[in-house]
Amino acid sequence: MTGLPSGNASESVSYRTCPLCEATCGLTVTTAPGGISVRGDERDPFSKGYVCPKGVALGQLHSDPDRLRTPLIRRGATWTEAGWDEAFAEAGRLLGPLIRDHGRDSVAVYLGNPTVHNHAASLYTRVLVQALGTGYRFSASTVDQMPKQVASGLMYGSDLSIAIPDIDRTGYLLVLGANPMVSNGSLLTAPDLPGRLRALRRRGGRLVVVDPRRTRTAEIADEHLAIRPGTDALLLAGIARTLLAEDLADPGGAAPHLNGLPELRAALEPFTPEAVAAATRIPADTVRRLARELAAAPSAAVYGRIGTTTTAFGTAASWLVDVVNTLTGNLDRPGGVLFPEPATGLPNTSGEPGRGRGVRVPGSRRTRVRQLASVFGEFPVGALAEEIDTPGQGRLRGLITFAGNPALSAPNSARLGAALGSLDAMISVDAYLNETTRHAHVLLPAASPLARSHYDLVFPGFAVRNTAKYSPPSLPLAPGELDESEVLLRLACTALGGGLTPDELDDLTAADTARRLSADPSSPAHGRDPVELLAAVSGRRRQDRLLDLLLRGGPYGDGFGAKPDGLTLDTLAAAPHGLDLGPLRPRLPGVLRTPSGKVELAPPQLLDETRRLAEHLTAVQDSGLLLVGRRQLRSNNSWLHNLPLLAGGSNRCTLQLHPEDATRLGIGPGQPVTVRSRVGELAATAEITDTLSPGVVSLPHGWGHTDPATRGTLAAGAPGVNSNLLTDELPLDPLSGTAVLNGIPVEVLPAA
Ligand SMILES: Nc1nc2c(c(=O)[nH]1)N[C@H]1C(S)=C(S)[C@@H](COP(=O)(O)OP(=O)(O)OC[C@H]3O[C@@H](n4cnc5c(=O)[nH]c(N)nc54)[C@H](O)[C@@H]3O)O[C@H]1N2
Ligand SMILES: Nc1nc2c(c(=O)[nH]1)N[C@H]1C(S)=C(S)[C@@H](COP(=O)(O)OP(=O)(O)OC[C@H]3O[C@@H](n4cnc5c(=O)[nH]c(N)nc54)[C@H](O)[C@@H]3O)O[C@H]1N2
Ligand code: SF4
Ligand SMILES: [Mo]
Repeated sequence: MTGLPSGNASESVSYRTCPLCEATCGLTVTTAPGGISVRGDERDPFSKGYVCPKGVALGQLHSDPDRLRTPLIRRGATWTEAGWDEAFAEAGRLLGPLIRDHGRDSVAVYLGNPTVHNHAASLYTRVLVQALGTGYRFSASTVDQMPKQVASGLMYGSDLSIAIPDIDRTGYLLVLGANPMVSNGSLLTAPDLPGRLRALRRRGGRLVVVDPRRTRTAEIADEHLAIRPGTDALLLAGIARTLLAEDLADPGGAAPHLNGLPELRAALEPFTPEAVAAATRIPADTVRRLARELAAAPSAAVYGRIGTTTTAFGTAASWLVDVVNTLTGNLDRPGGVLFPEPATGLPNTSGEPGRGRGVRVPGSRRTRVRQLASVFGEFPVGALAEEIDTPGQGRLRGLITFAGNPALSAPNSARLGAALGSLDAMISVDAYLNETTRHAHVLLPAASPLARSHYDLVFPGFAVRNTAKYSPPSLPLAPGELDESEVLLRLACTALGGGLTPDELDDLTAADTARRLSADPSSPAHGRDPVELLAAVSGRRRQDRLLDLLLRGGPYGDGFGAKPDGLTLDTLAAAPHGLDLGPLRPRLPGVLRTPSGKVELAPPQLLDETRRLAEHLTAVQDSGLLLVGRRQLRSNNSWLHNLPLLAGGSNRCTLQLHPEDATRLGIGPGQPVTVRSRVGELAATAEITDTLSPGVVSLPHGWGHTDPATRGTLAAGAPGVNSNLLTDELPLDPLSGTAVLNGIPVEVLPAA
């Protein structure tokens, strides 16, 4: 069984990984004359049959008539279908003069969320970005997890060394600003999080949720604490300080590997439980009790997500999550938080174990307009609009977007949408003609996710077990469709301005990968002739050739014959449901890549943040309403809204507010309201619910499909409103450049 479609003549069955969210569920795809059906794969060792409504809807995504099938070229308001050659020629015609006359930095690139959900996209967007040679790189990371990367980079020496809650073994889980019952987890890859959370409680573990909303996760928890938006860093500082003040801190096995404990203790001094109580609305006794419970639990894990990262203190909060995990002895221990070891490796599985160059924060480059620092090679997406619409030398004139919809997902998206409309050249690769890609001059279609091979290069690095799974395409490409590896290579060749064919560029990429493995002392391919490594994978093409190199030279790899029992792509292809590589194991100190070879508990950049945080203690005031987001089970950021299986139901794009606020403002249920912020206003429908704390209102993001220039029939029928018309592009978490998307000051009025 190779995982290739099988079955009788009229029906074929194949197995693959869902590419939609971070849970990486195994799917069984059945293709029959009547259509495609998708269900959970009971034999997937990681997901064991679990699937959510979005995964089931993949068949409808495949056959959605509004999904793009052909390259499109826009002149004015008119789109014309084009052949691929013509489309790439047009892209070259538009980009060439910009690069020639204004330099490579005049063309930016934006990579959206699905980029990290497939190996072709992850591998070849890197090739494109390099070929483009621009310093203006943007991605969804700066409206998402970048603070966790910065904090982890400073503490452990690599931004992808994320300590993951060992959810299946922990005795106590403290969740801040995440709703895994709905989101299915993030920086916490674990299919069936609802089941795993229930199992935690069944085995006597305790679940505590900190969230200004009583979410579905809060509803199944032992305790829900309604925090004031934007103050998690203060709460965590209060917990950490209590651990130190009450002599409860005991880092356990991590103790010999820590640097900076005295500096940490001094920096946390201002954050007494009493001091943080006023700002967070979490009583001082509760802060103390949380610290004591975490310290006393047989094992415990603190976990923070979107509600902690997309705030003004995102990096500080992300750091303090790991500080508390460390002080309670839970860093790098089973049941606490652990570092995954994925089959294709991470920066913390290569090089010299236990020591490295660390990370550079802030980065070395600055944006033109606001002089914002780069972070791990990219710029804050909150700065994208101003880099386009601010006149002057060095202005952005061109943009390539890949799998992103910043016109809905980035802060102050009205400004960004207008800026996109003013570009001289915009090239997009996407599945839909949406709020962003409508501004493209050349729009290149992404093939159906069922028609490509799949391997998750990214999420096993954040997973609660080490697993590996490869799936070949379930279906052939439709006539006229191109695999994204080809699309990206051809775009890269276009950006290079000629001279290389896609095959040649791909060969260079593979040779570079082979050279890196050969030079890596941690790789089982260390010291081998790169030519020999390439010869060993010569039977494969494109992303699968690169993948085979990474697997064979990775931590479980066969070392190209050196370890005959090791992993190869052949081994994975012969296990279509995936392979379980075992539970996470402690990895200190080998996982570290800091110059000191220690966990840096008190990096200077974060000590500076504690000073800013201390000022915030008294700056927080009860004034007005604060807007927070919410994710919905049947939605995925700004897309999947065009699929019948997902439309309607729980996707209600309403402005939720507490009954007390509704009464005070004279707003009744279902009434139209106006919501206003510094940057914009929108009209919404009120939903009055005591799941919100007083003073907090909530809108989901990713909606607002009202633009007649887009193509999504069903989505346009239930458009909702775009919450990012209200979020502000100016306030950013300083160390990570991440936008503040939660805790936005707003005014809500009954609509006139
Ligand atoms: N207010 C607010 N804003 C937020 C958030 C929030 O919580 N609140 N969350 C933020 C977060 S966490 C994220 S990740 C971002 C997401 O922001 P983005 O990544 O900018 O947007 P998505 O909505 O994920 O859009 C994904 C796009 O990829 C396209 N697509 C899907 N599959 C493929 C494919 O295989 N290939 C290609 N080429 N295209 C494909 C879809 O059609 C869609 O246009 O939004 C952020 N914005
Ligand atoms: N169904 C579905 N699943 C998804 C997605 C989706 O759009 N739909 N998107 C995917 C993506 S890209 C991501 S990044 C993940 C995100 O995964 P999660 O982070 O789990 O998802 P959210 O629902 O955004 O949860 C954020 C929570 O933070 C709360 N919050 C807001 N402000 C604060 C605050 O200041 N402090 C605290 N403590 N809480 C606060 C919100 O009320 C909300 O409940 O989900 C992924 N999964
Ligand atoms: S939980 Fe995520 S990975 Fe699993 S089926 Fe749903 S969308 Fe796909
Ligand atoms: Mo995200």
